[in-house]
Amino acid sequence: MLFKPTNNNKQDFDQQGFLVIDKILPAEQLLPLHQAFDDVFNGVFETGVTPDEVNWQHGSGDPSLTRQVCNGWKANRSIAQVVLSEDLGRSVAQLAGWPGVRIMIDNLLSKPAGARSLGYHQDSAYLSWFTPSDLISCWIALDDTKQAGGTLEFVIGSHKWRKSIPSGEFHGPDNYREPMQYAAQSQGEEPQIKYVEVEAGGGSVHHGWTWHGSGANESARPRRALVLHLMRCDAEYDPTQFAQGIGPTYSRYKHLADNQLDENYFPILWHENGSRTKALDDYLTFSAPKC
Ligand SMILES: O=C(O)CCC(=O)C(=O)O
Repeated sequence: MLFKPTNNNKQDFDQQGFLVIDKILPAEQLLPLHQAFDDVFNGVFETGVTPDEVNWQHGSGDPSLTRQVCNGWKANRSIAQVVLSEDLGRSVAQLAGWPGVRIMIDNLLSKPAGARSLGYHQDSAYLSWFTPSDLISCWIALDDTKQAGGTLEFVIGSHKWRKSIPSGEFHGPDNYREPMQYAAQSQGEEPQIKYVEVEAGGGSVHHGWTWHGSGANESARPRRALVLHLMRCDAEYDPTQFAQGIGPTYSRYKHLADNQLDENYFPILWHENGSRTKALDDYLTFSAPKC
């Protein structure tokens, strides 16, 4: 993993609510990830496990929408190599000043040429189901990205705006900036937008309260991205909020007897005391016995 945060990066992240990074992944990891995206959106799950949310598949998905699958790491080991990476976990923890990180969820997003926008939102507005509900997201471009290609965009400093309640559509809204524009207007803010324009393998890291979204892909090329949404290692379910806040898929993973986040579903990628979830490295190097 190529990203190691500096003190200047930390200052920029605190001030802007995000950081644009030229290189997160080495070039040789891109081709296996492109293949993994093709497989997963075609319903080919290498490990035999279905991802937690399969929102788009070839043959049945609306071709005008951005394709989305969540927790592809359970289905495909090329995706898992990135999502469960100890190095990337350490870098994000160091940027955030956290003692360690867990993966909350990954997102495979594929926006082909001509596909519609993704609505602006603040990730943390959806996350009252765990506590502390801090979140940091790492967005990795798998294609060169430009404004016209519907790359990710942020509003500079908007993590310091008021916390809004969720509103608007995520997939293909008519005015993808509307919820953010409404929040800006009601708080007397003048939004300043930064586009994440990087080569494939670059990307960004953003704070859970930073307003972000992306426009339609008006270029002739696909815009694929792998996103890691990361929580603190010491986060737990909030028993008063979890069932309403998280929905039917992830609330299933709560233990009856306690509020712990189970490491089988929310693994610890890096911890300053060395307590990375033990079975992760075996999972990453597993190869099926040959018949
Ligand atoms: O890729 C996009 O346009 C949106 C990604 C997003 O919402 C996120 O990374 O939190």
